[in-house]
Amino acid sequence: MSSPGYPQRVRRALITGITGQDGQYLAELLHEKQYEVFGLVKGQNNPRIDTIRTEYPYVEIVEGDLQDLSSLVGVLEQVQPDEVYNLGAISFVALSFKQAELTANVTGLGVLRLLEAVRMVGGSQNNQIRFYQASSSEMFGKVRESPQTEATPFYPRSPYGVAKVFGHDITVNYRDSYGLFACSGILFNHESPRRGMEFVTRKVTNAVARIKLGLQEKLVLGNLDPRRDWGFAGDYVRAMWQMLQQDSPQDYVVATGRTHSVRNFVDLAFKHAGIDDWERFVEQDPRFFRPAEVDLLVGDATKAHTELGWKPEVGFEDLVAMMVDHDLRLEARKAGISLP
Ligand code: NDP
Ligand code: GDR
Repeated sequence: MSSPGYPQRVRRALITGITGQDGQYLAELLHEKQYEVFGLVKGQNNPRIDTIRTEYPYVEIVEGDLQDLSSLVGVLEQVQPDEVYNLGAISFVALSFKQAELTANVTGLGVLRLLEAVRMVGGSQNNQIRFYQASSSEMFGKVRESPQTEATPFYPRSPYGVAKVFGHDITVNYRDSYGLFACSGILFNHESPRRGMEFVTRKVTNAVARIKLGLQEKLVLGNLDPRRDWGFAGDYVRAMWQMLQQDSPQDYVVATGRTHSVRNFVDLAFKHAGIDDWERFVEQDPRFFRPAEVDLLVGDATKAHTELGWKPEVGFEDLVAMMVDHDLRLEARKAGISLP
């Protein structure tokens, strides 16, 4: 559903973070909806840019960096987008403890720079760029109420979470101060076969596949107790687009409402591959524990259900199966093994 006065002609979207998991799913969705899709990339020697060029040939690559305001202004002047999706970030929580300043700069201040560029180039009432900010359940951190809603107070537990709170708050502030059409989606964990290998779900499904195929002996993890509300990335990018089609800009929690521990995920992934006695393959190492942990996340997406009509289509068990099956095929192909 489009809001009144919003152009019906071919629209242009700019996605930062195009080389990441969500950037790819969102590019696909917007292409299906006949958008002209532009993807912001930083640097040159990044194999993920080649993946975008070959697998998403309809994406027009533009160069810029969330650390460089002048590059963002230049890109917006060149692209003249109707919608900007800010998915670019240092997004790995564990890394944010080691590179806290970089994380603050990209994940936090990067949002301010992009908002400022939007305001300078096209945030006026007549030529209003619609802006999406990738906020995160990590902002809730040490929660005192469950499930978490749009009204739950933030208590971030990592430099990443702190930077996301800044990004969230500055998005609200630019909406209030300058009338920008700016929305934040507070998205809970979402996963897929395109998830980076550093995140726990993909690390697990890839290791399960390799152990099943005899290519790896052990899976070394950190804390198995934290609980997360895990959904499918393909479902979550739909919510991002839906937020920008509303009459007025607002913030929404996007979640499944179900929570599982890391241990549950590991158990299901091994069992899906036909390995029931998985404990003998799994070790724990303090290296993968975090200085401060987020113990329990579960979201209440009632507002997104009622106002956007958004619902997740892929459940937890199907998500785990999808990722394990994908990694079995991937690793078998790489090793030249034919699967039954
Ligand atoms: P990824 O880590 O897969 O992708 C992050 C993207 O940010 C990459 O394309 C990366 O590009 C880009 N990037 C990093 N630094 C810069 C920079 N200085 N300038 C421009 N781009 C940069 O993340 P996801 O796709 O999983 O997530 C997308 C967004 O949603 C992120 O902001 C994340 O924090 C947020 N989020 C994600 C959730 C999830 O569960 N996936 C949940 C809630 C929020 P490069 O290839 O060059 O490194
Ligand atoms: P998270 O995702 O921190 O929730 O952030 P991640 O998959 O990294 O961790 C989830 C939980 O698993 C525990 N864990 C391990 N994590 C990793 N990566 N590797 C391990 O070996 C391991 N062992 C146990 C972690 O301690 C944690 O509790 C993701 C990112 O996509 C963020 O960008 C996003 O904002 C949030 O989800 C919502």
